[in-house]
Amino acid sequence: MLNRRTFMAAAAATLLFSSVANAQYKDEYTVSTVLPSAFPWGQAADKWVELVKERSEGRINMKIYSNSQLVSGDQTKEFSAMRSGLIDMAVGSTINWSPQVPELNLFSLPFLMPDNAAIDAITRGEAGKAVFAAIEKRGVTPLAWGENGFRELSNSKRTISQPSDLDGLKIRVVGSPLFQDTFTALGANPTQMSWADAKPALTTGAVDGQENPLSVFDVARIDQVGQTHLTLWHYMADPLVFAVSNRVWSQFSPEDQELLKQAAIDAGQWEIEKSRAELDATLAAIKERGVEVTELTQEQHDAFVAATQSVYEKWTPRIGEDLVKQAQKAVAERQQ
Ligand code: X2X
Repeated sequence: MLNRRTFMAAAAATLLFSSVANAQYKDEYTVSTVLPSAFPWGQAADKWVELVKERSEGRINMKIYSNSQLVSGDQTKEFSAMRSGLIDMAVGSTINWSPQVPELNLFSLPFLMPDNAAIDAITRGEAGKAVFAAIEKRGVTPLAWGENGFRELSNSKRTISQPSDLDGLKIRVVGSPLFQDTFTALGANPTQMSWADAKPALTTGAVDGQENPLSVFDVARIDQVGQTHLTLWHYMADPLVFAVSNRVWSQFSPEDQELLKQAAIDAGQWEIEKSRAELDATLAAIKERGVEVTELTQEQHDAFVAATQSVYEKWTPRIGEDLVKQAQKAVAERQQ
């Protein structure tokens, strides 16, 4: 009897083991991005795919679907699609996932992060860990950080150097309602719209302005659709997150999980350094094309900070008091 029971247990274990060991990997894994290879964002995804292919000697193949095509252009649905297994993997922006993961609104708090060191202090510290835990809790495994960059403000109408200059301007925003609150607090008229719809809306003048990193402004040639005024206000930056749907993640062996993660970390680090290094040349190219670039004095900057304080009052409870405090502390104590 004992023998028989032992035998049965051993047989069950073998079956279990072999089904895990032989778990069929997909021929190809889908990787969603908003921006394609011409942008640092797309290059981050390219690098990840390339490193995984190389390090797995072709066993793990990933295919990038850019322009949010797996969610018909609606980037704010990317996270839900990953959670439900419609998308296997993504390199996504904290802005686009914030409707499903409220903690990600942390990065969208206006003027929380003054510089690159502040971004790094958050993502590499305890706050970053807490944000990753929040993503994981909602069905997606985050592996590494990348960067879209500090988002600057452009418009077709006038120079913006103080909050009152935004009065009545129609500004395209995306992501969570936090952006509605920020731009409403500044006296503007914000409109939520996907990236796919943004350029046509700028072209027709349906909106007067938009906010995006310099690399996006440059590569998408936003100046060609009449966006001739650009204010460098660095009001927020959206990190990118390399991630895998939990459903898919659990099918990889521990070794391959480690491989995917390390490749994402390396690709992210590479992309963050590259995009930061390119920033000066990008700005020079934008100026050369005749865009009027405005930098804020300390006093002007402070006026924008003061005008957007209500966003903190409303959103800190939604993001989590502790997380916001943790992030503010990391920024205050950052190494320059
Ligand atoms: O839609 C945007 O503004 C973009 C491309 O920057 C994001 O996906 C957040």
